[in-house]
Amino acid sequence: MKFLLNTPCSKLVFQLTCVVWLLTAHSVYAGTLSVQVVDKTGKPLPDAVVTLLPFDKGIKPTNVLPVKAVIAQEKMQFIPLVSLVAVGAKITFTNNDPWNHHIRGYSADMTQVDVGKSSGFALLLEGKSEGKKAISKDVTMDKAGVLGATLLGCFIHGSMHGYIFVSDSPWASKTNSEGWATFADAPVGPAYVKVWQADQLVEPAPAPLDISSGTTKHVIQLQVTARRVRVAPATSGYAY
Ligand SMILES: [Cu+2]
Repeated sequence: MKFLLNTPCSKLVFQLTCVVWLLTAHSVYAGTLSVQVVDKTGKPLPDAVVTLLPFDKGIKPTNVLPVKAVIAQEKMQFIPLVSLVAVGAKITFTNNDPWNHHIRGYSADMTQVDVGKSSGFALLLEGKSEGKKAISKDVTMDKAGVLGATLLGCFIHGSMHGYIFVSDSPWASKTNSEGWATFADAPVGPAYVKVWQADQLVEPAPAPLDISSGTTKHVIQLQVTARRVRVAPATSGYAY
């Protein structure tokens, strides 16, 4: 064997084999991973962010995270409730309500907004006048959250809450209405997954799993209770 590998011809064949393996590894050694996040009673949790920690860190997913997102203020709510974006993403806040919103954003490790710091921001958005275009302002999320998401609120309306999850890993996916987060081309083999969810006080330790070349399904149960979907009550901009 040693003799064979030492011949120029066999070396070339070996090198070519390696190149072919590297070129095909992504498709051959990738599977679909679906992770469902449920609450303590087993109900699906939408708007959780699942991050995959693959053993092979060299493989990147074909789907990239958004570098632009729009968060609307509508009927006293942030829509969507949770935005998952890449580091450096531009977020456009658009106020569709006829009253003002004074939006604040700060990372979970900050106790209050300090606009002088890059991790916090405040934006005053005037209400939409009838027949006119809604007012929009942009913020660039230039770094990943230390403790998960950037929290959104409003100085005027204490009931408003939203979240921006800035992920420094491309392997992040938000759960849908049934609680599922899917990774279409996850590298086969051992991996860990971790979950961020807004109501969770402490992030649980990453869970180990084994990704197969077909479809791998995994359920993660959190010790939180799924919230009922809030029905937008607002017909006025008075604080409550
Ligand atoms: Cu507001």
